[in-house]
Amino acid sequence: MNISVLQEARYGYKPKLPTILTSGACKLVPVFGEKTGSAADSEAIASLFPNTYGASIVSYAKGENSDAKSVRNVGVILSGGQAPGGHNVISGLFDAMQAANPENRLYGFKGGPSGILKDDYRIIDAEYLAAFRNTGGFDIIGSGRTKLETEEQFETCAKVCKKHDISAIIIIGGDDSNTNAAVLAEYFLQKKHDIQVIGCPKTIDGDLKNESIEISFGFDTATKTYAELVGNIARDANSAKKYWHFIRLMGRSASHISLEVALQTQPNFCLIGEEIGAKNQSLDEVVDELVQIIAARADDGNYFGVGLVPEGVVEFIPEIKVLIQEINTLLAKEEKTFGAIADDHEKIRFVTNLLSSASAHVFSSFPEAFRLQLLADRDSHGNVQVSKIETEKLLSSMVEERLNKIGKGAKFQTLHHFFGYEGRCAFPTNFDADYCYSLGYNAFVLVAQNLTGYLSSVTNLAKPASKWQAGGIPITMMMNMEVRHGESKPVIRKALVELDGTPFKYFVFKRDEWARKTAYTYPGAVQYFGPAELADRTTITLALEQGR
Ligand code: FBP
Repeated sequence: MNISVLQEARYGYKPKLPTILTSGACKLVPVFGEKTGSAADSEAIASLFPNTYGASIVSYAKGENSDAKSVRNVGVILSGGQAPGGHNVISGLFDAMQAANPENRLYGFKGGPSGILKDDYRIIDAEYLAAFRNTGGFDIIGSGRTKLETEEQFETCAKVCKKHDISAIIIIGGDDSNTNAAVLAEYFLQKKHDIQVIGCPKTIDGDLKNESIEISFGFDTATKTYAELVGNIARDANSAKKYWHFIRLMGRSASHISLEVALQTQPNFCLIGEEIGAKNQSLDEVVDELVQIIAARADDGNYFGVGLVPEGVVEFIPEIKVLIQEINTLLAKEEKTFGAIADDHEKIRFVTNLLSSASAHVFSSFPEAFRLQLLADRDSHGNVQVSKIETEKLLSSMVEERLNKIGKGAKFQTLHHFFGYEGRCAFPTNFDADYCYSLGYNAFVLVAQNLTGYLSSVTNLAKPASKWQAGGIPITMMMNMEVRHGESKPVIRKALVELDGTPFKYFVFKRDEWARKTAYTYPGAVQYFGPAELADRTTITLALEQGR
């Protein structure tokens, strides 16, 4: 195989484990902490998850766990969008299994959850794994977005597991995939299938978090990768002094990625969807704010700048949010008829006629390309695919129109960028390499303690890895009821940017200065080697959240 110099060097990296996990699964016993509830709608969640709801948070103490030594076959699935570090979760899991009993076998189901349904797998052994340690991507077994939701699918999973004598499945995924993990765990208990399900918190979006999940893996690497690119663009903008760069950043609903990248690069503006939602700001008001910033810089003779637009912002602008909800419900209801329409104009006409008059008015005010993007296929969970919606172009064209109206548009030239896929498969930073390895290692410790419906939790992450804590939380504690595909469903509640949290407050404190001045900072490329304060540092968000 052809490998790069960095790849070869990263193979030699030894991920750090929290001290508690270095004892290994056989020498750790569970300590059951407080009982849990759910994020909201506790009655509904309790009735839907009678076997798993309300379980205790788990941490560990040193002690003999002789059961951990028994031979186990474990299945692993990578689910949803790629996030740097997935290979290390599998490495940690594999190493923990081997340390407990070298006879243990790891089955990697290929292409996401559909792999288990198709019984499509490969055995992950030391030799195969060696080529993936500390590398980005999910190509070790591939990923996919198939949703495990029907009884028929659950039974197929059980059948496949029984065929291979698999007693535990590890699902590495985001909020939707871990929702699936919780539903599957509950189903297996109900049907007495005796198969455990453990989740691992993955997503570059950073929206799968709570006190016990301080950060989802991949966020650290992805934001550092985007911050490097944004910093480079900022320097180009400051050199040429002729373009406004409108940069859309991935992150689906929550604006965590944009906020972190803003903290790292100090752009002239960064929209935060959650703030727009809380202030109930209309699209016109958002555009007005941008116009003020751009006009003020023009008054200073600065006809250039850098602005960040979270891809999920459209779902927070009230009139677009209502419009998207109406389109989601309508497309779920009219799936067949809509699917049969081939002509784009006809599609737009069909949808416009079925919208409320307010939403039809909003929809019709958008350029055609934007309207079609709003109608693009939903993902398997019924979500609009915000990565396909070019909000940065809509905003810059509206800004231009308004600048022209007030006579300040002559020197306004824009360039557009979208950074998303660039960050999802980068070589994991040292932080993600260590964190992911620990999450995977810990997932096996949870398996060895016969737990199910739990999410692997590694905390105290702003401290050096040796001081990290490990344990598990019941997935149901993160759940609430939400409307998906037009139906009320139990799902993990997305953790949005907290407007009273330190990272956002710090941003608000600085943003006016960053808006007017040219105060860019240039983070540069991810460092994999060198002093810990350079190579091991984590996100500014986490550091601020943990008071560092
Ligand atoms: P996950 O929630 O599965 O981790 O995926 C996150 C994400 O990268 C979003 O940021 C983005 O909107 C979406 O996936 C893109 O999806 P796809 O990979 O299907 O194009």
